[in-house]
Amino acid sequence: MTARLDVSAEVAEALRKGRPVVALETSIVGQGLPAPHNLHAATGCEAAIRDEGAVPATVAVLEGKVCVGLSPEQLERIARGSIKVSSRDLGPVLAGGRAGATTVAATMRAAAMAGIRFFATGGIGGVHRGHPEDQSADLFELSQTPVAVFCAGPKIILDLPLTLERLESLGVPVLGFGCDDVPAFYTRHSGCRVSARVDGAEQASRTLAAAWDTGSKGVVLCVPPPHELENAELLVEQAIGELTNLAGAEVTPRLLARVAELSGGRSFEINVDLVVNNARVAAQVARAFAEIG
Ligand code: PSU
Ligand code: MN
Repeated sequence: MTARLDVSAEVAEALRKGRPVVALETSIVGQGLPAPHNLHAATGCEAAIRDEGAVPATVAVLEGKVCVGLSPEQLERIARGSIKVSSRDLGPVLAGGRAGATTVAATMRAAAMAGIRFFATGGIGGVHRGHPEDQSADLFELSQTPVAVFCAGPKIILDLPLTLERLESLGVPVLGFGCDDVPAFYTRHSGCRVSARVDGAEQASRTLAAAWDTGSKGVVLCVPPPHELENAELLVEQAIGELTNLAGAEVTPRLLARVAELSGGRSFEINVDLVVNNARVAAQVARAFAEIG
């Protein structure tokens, strides 16, 4: 294990014993959700994973280390103020000793470094609407790193058909957990089809094992969100229409924040619910996977 990696004692022991472990990202804590939703989401995910008999491994960059498994104090440090760390930012933020909140891409890297195969988040990044040149590093990381990402689909602010085309080109399976339609974060239906459907944790775990045995890397596990945001598409179109001069890493957090304002805060509640639900399903599948050995 590299000196850059700091795996908590609890996570290290679980990995040694072959117990199920589920990684969690912190960009949702540092940038995606405001207080108090951010810590509610993080602690809610950890509790849901423990409820299912698995061990949570929340990821962040702190004091020059990629930390896998955070103490409550470390989590609060990220919530108080941290910069968004995608895969390309890992080196500079580690070397600079800054506090970093990891995106899906950077969290997948960390999970793979630690030997973790399961990871839950809210929604993955993808290709932005009207800006096909703006593609999240999440997509590239999925093509490279053998981790299953449990999410409520790509974030609704994105161009879903283009994001799914990209995932197809990159050879990334997009599995529907009990659904045929790709969910779009705040809604259960996007009108786009998953590449294959799986029903239940056992079938999901067998499908993942078969995909990894034959060289697949990242896999997207789409879990329909427990609640839907009313008029989600209209609110997203309004937010995108208003925020036309955004660029780079701030696009995703700023659009999500504007949708939250437009929905009177409802989208934040839905976001917390869905990420906790994804964590629970990820833990169930991780457990089934550990049982098939
Ligand atoms: N899911 C949420 N809120 C978020 C994100 C996901 O509910 O803020 C973050 C994830 O960490 C994802 C990132 O990887 O947004 C994508 O950002 P970008 O498009 O800049 O790669
Ligand atoms: Mn981008």
